[in-house]
Amino acid sequence: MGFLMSKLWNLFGPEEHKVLILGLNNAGKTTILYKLCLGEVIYTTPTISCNVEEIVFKNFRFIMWDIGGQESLISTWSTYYTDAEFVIVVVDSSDVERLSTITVELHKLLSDKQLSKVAAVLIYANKQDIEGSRTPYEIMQLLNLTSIKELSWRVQGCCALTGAGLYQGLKWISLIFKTR
Ligand SMILES: Nc1nc2c(ncn2[C@@H]2O[C@H](COP(=O)(O)OP(=O)(O)OP(=O)(O)O)[C@@H](O)[C@H]2O)c(=O)[nH]1
Ligand SMILES: [Mg+2]
Repeated sequence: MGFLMSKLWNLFGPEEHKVLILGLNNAGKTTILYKLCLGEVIYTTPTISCNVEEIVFKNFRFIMWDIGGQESLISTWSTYYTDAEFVIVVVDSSDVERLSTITVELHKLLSDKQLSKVAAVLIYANKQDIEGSRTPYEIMQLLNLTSIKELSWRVQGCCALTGAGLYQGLKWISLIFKTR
Protein backbone atom coordinates (compact mmCIF):
# COMPACT_ATOMS: atom_id res chain seq x y z
CA MET A 1 0.00 0.00 0.00
CA GLY A 2 2.82 2.36 0.94
CA PHE A 3 4.51 1.62 -2.39
CA LEU A 4 1.27 2.32 -4.31
CA MET A 5 0.75 5.57 -2.42
CA SER A 6 4.27 6.72 -3.20
CA LYS A 7 3.74 5.91 -6.91
CA LEU A 8 0.50 7.92 -6.92
CA TRP A 9 2.26 10.75 -5.08
CA ASN A 10 4.91 10.77 -7.79
CA LEU A 11 2.24 10.79 -10.51
CA PHE A 12 -0.14 13.34 -9.04
CA GLY A 13 1.88 15.02 -6.31
CA PRO A 14 3.81 18.26 -6.73
CA GLU A 15 6.47 18.30 -9.48
CA GLU A 16 9.98 17.93 -8.09
CA HIS A 17 12.74 20.33 -9.13
CA LYS A 18 16.37 20.55 -8.03
CA VAL A 19 17.34 24.10 -7.10
CA LEU A 20 20.90 25.19 -6.29
CA ILE A 21 21.59 27.97 -3.80
CA LEU A 22 25.03 29.41 -4.50
CA GLY A 23 26.99 32.45 -3.39
CA LEU A 24 30.04 33.48 -1.44
CA ASN A 25 30.45 32.57 2.23
CA ASN A 26 28.53 34.76 4.68
CA ALA A 27 26.04 35.84 1.99
CA GLY A 28 23.17 34.34 3.98
CA LYS A 29 22.32 31.21 1.95
CA THR A 30 21.73 28.89 4.91
CA THR A 31 19.82 31.56 6.81
CA ILE A 32 17.53 32.03 3.79
CA LEU A 33 17.03 28.28 3.33
CA TYR A 34 15.89 27.71 6.91
CA LYS A 35 13.85 30.91 7.08
CA LEU A 36 11.94 29.58 4.06
CA CYS A 37 11.68 26.02 5.45
CA LEU A 38 11.00 26.69 9.10
CA GLY A 39 9.93 30.33 9.16
CA GLU A 40 12.69 30.91 11.70
CA VAL A 41 16.14 32.46 11.82
CA ILE A 42 18.52 29.72 12.88
CA TYR A 43 22.03 30.06 14.22
CA THR A 44 24.37 29.13 11.35
CA THR A 45 27.98 28.08 11.09
CA PRO A 46 29.86 28.11 7.75
CA THR A 47 28.55 25.31 5.52
CA ILE A 48 31.29 22.79 4.85
CA SER A 49 29.54 20.76 2.14
CA CYS A 50 25.82 21.35 1.65
CA ASN A 51 22.37 21.40 3.26
CA VAL A 52 19.51 19.80 1.36
CA GLU A 53 15.89 20.61 2.23
CA GLU A 54 12.53 20.28 0.53
CA ILE A 55 10.17 23.21 0.13
CA VAL A 56 6.65 22.61 -1.18
CA PHE A 57 5.24 25.79 -2.68
CA LYS A 58 2.33 26.35 -5.08
CA ASN A 59 2.18 22.72 -6.20
CA PHE A 60 5.94 22.46 -6.74
CA ARG A 61 8.39 20.47 -4.66
CA PHE A 62 11.70 22.31 -4.67
CA ILE A 63 14.69 20.30 -3.49
CA MET A 64 16.96 23.07 -2.32
CA TRP A 65 20.72 22.44 -2.31
CA ASP A 66 22.52 25.07 -0.24
CA ILE A 67 26.22 24.79 -1.05
CA GLY A 68 29.06 26.21 1.07
CA GLY A 69 30.59 29.36 -0.37
CA GLN A 70 34.02 29.56 1.24
CA GLU A 71 36.79 30.32 -1.25
CA SER A 72 38.20 26.79 -1.00
CA LEU A 73 34.75 25.32 -1.79
CA ILE A 74 33.94 27.32 -4.94
CA SER A 75 35.79 24.79 -7.10
CA THR A 76 33.45 22.06 -5.77
CA TRP A 77 30.22 23.84 -6.81
CA SER A 78 30.17 22.12 -10.20
CA THR A 79 29.98 18.68 -8.56
CA TYR A 80 26.40 19.58 -7.57
CA TYR A 81 25.24 20.79 -11.00
CA THR A 82 23.84 17.51 -12.39
CA ASP A 83 20.06 17.72 -12.98
CA ALA A 84 19.78 21.22 -11.49
CA GLU A 85 16.84 23.10 -12.98
CA PHE A 86 17.13 26.42 -11.25
CA VAL A 87 19.85 28.53 -9.63
CA ILE A 88 19.47 31.00 -6.79
CA VAL A 89 22.49 33.21 -6.20
CA VAL A 90 22.62 34.95 -2.83
CA VAL A 91 24.59 38.18 -2.62
CA ASP A 92 25.55 40.04 0.53
CA SER A 93 24.53 43.52 -0.67
CA SER A 94 26.66 45.14 2.04
CA ASP A 95 29.86 43.32 1.02
CA VAL A 96 30.83 45.76 -1.72
CA GLU A 97 34.43 44.55 -1.85
CA ARG A 98 33.48 41.05 -2.96
CA LEU A 99 30.81 41.97 -5.51
CA SER A 100 33.37 41.63 -8.30
CA THR A 101 34.21 38.09 -7.10
CA ILE A 102 30.59 36.95 -7.16
CA THR A 103 30.12 38.63 -10.55
CA VAL A 104 32.91 36.47 -12.01
CA GLU A 105 31.59 33.30 -10.36
CA LEU A 106 28.00 33.99 -11.45
CA HIS A 107 28.91 34.42 -15.11
CA LYS A 108 31.21 31.39 -14.95
CA LEU A 109 28.56 29.09 -13.52
CA LEU A 110 25.86 30.27 -15.92
CA SER A 111 28.04 29.33 -18.88
CA ASP A 112 28.69 25.81 -17.52
CA LYS A 113 27.26 23.21 -19.90
CA GLN A 114 26.23 21.00 -16.97
CA LEU A 115 23.62 23.64 -16.13
CA SER A 116 21.95 23.43 -19.53
CA LYS A 117 18.57 22.59 -17.90
CA VAL A 118 18.63 25.88 -16.00
CA ALA A 119 16.29 28.38 -17.61
CA ALA A 120 16.41 31.14 -15.07
CA VAL A 121 18.40 32.56 -12.19
CA LEU A 122 17.13 34.41 -9.15
CA ILE A 123 19.49 36.75 -7.37
CA TYR A 124 18.63 37.45 -3.77
CA ALA A 125 20.19 40.82 -2.93
CA ASN A 126 20.33 39.92 0.75
CA LYS A 127 21.08 42.01 3.86
CA GLN A 128 19.06 44.99 2.70
CA ASP A 129 18.66 45.84 6.40
CA ILE A 130 22.34 46.84 6.69
CA GLU A 131 22.99 50.53 6.22
CA GLY A 132 24.95 51.26 3.07
CA SER A 133 23.86 48.06 1.31
CA ARG A 134 23.61 48.27 -2.45
CA THR A 135 20.03 48.41 -3.73
CA PRO A 136 18.66 45.61 -5.94
CA TYR A 137 19.00 47.95 -8.93
CA GLU A 138 22.66 48.63 -8.11
CA ILE A 139 23.26 44.89 -7.65
CA MET A 140 21.76 44.29 -11.10
CA GLN A 141 24.19 46.81 -12.60
CA LEU A 142 27.25 45.65 -10.63
CA LEU A 143 26.62 42.01 -11.54
CA ASN A 144 26.34 43.01 -15.21
CA LEU A 145 23.08 41.08 -15.53
CA THR A 146 21.91 42.86 -18.66
CA SER A 147 24.63 40.98 -20.56
CA ILE A 148 22.80 37.70 -19.82
CA LYS A 149 20.58 36.98 -22.80
CA GLU A 150 20.24 33.17 -22.74
CA LEU A 151 18.13 32.90 -19.61
CA SER A 152 15.69 34.85 -17.49
CA TRP A 153 16.96 36.57 -14.37
CA ARG A 154 15.55 38.64 -11.57
CA VAL A 155 17.06 40.50 -8.64
CA GLN A 156 14.98 40.32 -5.47
CA GLY A 157 15.99 42.50 -2.55
CA CYS A 158 15.60 40.68 0.76
CA CYS A 159 16.49 40.41 4.40
CA ALA A 160 16.81 36.83 5.61
CA LEU A 161 16.45 37.89 9.24
CA THR A 162 12.94 39.32 8.81
CA GLY A 163 12.05 37.24 5.75
CA ALA A 164 11.23 40.38 3.72
CA GLY A 165 11.42 39.62 0.00
CA LEU A 166 11.99 35.87 0.34
CA TYR A 167 8.52 34.73 -0.72
CA GLN A 168 8.43 37.15 -3.65
CA GLY A 169 11.53 35.31 -4.90
CA LEU A 170 9.93 31.90 -4.40
CA LYS A 171 6.81 33.11 -6.20
CA TRP A 172 8.90 34.14 -9.21
CA ILE A 173 10.56 30.70 -9.29
CA SER A 174 7.17 28.96 -9.34
CA LEU A 175 5.99 31.31 -12.08
CA ILE A 176 9.02 30.36 -14.18
CA PHE A 177 8.18 26.65 -13.84
CA LYS A 178 4.48 27.25 -14.49
CA THR A 179 5.16 29.05 -17.77
CA ARG A 180 7.77 26.59 -19.07
N1 LIG B 1 22.07 41.71 8.94
C1 LIG B 1 21.81 40.60 8.28
N2 LIG B 1 22.52 39.48 8.56
C2 LIG B 1 22.22 38.35 7.86
C3 LIG B 1 21.21 38.30 6.88
N3 LIG B 1 21.18 37.06 6.35
C4 LIG B 1 22.12 36.36 6.99
N4 LIG B 1 22.76 37.13 7.91
C5 LIG B 1 23.87 36.73 8.79
O1 LIG B 1 25.01 36.47 7.98
C6 LIG B 1 25.81 35.43 8.57
C7 LIG B 1 26.11 34.35 7.56
O2 LIG B 1 24.91 33.69 7.21
P1 LIG B 1 24.88 32.21 6.58
O3 LIG B 1 23.47 31.92 6.23
O4 LIG B 1 25.57 31.26 7.48
O5 LIG B 1 25.77 32.43 5.29
P2 LIG B 1 26.11 31.38 4.14
O6 LIG B 1 25.93 32.09 2.85
O7 LIG B 1 25.31 30.14 4.32
O8 LIG B 1 27.67 31.10 4.36
P3 LIG B 1 28.52 29.76 3.98
O9 LIG B 1 27.78 28.59 4.53
O10 LIG B 1 29.86 29.94 4.66
O11 LIG B 1 28.64 29.73 2.50
C8 LIG B 1 25.02 34.95 9.80
O12 LIG B 1 25.53 35.59 10.94
C9 LIG B 1 23.59 35.43 9.53
O13 LIG B 1 22.83 35.65 10.70
C10 LIG B 1 20.46 39.50 6.61
O14 LIG B 1 19.56 39.59 5.77
N5 LIG B 1 20.82 40.60 7.34
MG1 LIG C 1 25.83 28.16 4.73
